[in-house]
Amino acid sequence: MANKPQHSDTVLKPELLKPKLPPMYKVLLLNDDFTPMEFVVECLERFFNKSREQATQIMLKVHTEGVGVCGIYPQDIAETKMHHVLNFAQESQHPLQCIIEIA
Ligand code: TYC
Repeated sequence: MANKPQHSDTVLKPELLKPKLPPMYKVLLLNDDFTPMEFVVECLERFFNKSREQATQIMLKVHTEGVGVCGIYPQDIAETKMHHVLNFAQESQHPLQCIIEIA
């Protein structure tokens, strides 16, 4: 005789009906007194796909308020973008700081 379907195979599990979105992380730039404004704009264009106008606005926000959001991404992408910024800054001998925090 065919196997009877198991109750555990057919019950609607709430966690499967409503799949969770991955936790998202903000990538933040921090102000400092030494990194050239043009370098920060270049980072925002290169790593966060911002237009020159968008990049300039974000850079000025960081410059005046101390911190600004470059973008919001799943954790692995946020970490990779942060490392790209930090590597580019270090190679260029600028003290630019970039961090991530849960959105
Ligand atoms: N404050 C820097 C300057 O006056 C510019 C700057 C902007 C530096 C944003 C870092 O994340 C930063 N040259």
